[in-house]
Amino acid sequence: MGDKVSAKDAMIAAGVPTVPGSDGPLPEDEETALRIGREVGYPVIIKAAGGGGGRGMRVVHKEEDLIEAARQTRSEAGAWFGNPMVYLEKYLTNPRHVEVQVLSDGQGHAIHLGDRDCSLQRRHQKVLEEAPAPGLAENARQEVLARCVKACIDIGYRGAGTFEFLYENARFYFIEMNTRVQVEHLVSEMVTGIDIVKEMLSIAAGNPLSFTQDDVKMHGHSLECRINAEDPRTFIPSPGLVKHFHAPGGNGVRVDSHLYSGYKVPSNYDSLIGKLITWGATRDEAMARMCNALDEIVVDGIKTNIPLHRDLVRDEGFCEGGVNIHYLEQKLADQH
Ligand code: MV4
Repeated sequence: MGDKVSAKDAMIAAGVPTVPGSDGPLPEDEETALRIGREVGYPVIIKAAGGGGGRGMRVVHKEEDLIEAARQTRSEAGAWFGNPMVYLEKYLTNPRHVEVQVLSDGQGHAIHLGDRDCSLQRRHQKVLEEAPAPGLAENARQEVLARCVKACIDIGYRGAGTFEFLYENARFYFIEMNTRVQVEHLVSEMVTGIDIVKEMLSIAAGNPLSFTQDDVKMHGHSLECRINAEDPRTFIPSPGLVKHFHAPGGNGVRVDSHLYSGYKVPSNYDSLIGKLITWGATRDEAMARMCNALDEIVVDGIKTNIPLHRDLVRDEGFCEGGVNIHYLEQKLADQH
């Protein structure tokens, strides 16, 4: 079975809410596929079971287009991922991207480290993340966190992991699981005080989790700006010599970066050159600290997306909290 189809299957079995859909591979039989599409209701999205990075997906708005879209997505999936299996889901038009961080030792103990909002993205690359996700329905939030922990136990998960959800109209819909530490794990570290990488290594060494859910106390709010070596308007990579680097500091400011004055950003790698993280007792305080830190940081000699971040932390919609996955791309389109 395809990776994502079997993951979703396991989540349904564990009681984690998922997006309504084919619940398994979309059958090749046209009559059956059309019936599933009709039951789910349009718009639907067809996804490659082995896909990733936003590739191998197709939104279908009307029944007439379903069969051809399924055929095309199958063909791409076979060529790109070596697996032609596709599945179908209801297409959510304006969701947020909310994820849940977990630690599970594979010895019957699992905990969550709360949620993160990663909705600010461009072309499936996250730009700015925060923890906790602002303005979630508290009962739905508590319910989904508990379901994720239960799922870790049910599947015998071992390590650090992330459950990815779409969140729309106060409901969570599981889409994928990331079985690794992610770039944005720092915001969860900042609000829990737990070193996720240390715990992951401890679990990998065969140790049981050394603390329980009750030991995890959520405190305050954290933001992360991903600093990329790229043009802030065209997003074209900008490798080269960093003539001068100055890292901001102070209370509640963390910089994770390998940069130094005289460092040469190579052209062969990802453009991520640093993470600027702030913590505050409230979201407003974390935002104010991020504004100051972004005004203070200096990366001279190459282009970076720091100007974009300076704009974002002053953006009315973002400051309000709870923007959806299309917000940044719409904002950027409006500026042209
Ligand atoms: C969706 C969706 C709407 N409805 N699934 C994009 C990447 C892949 N990981 C899942 N993705 C989506 N799946 C349903 N049923 C919208 C997206 C999506 C998206 C999701 C998370 C973050 C950014 C996104 C940008 C465009 C589309």
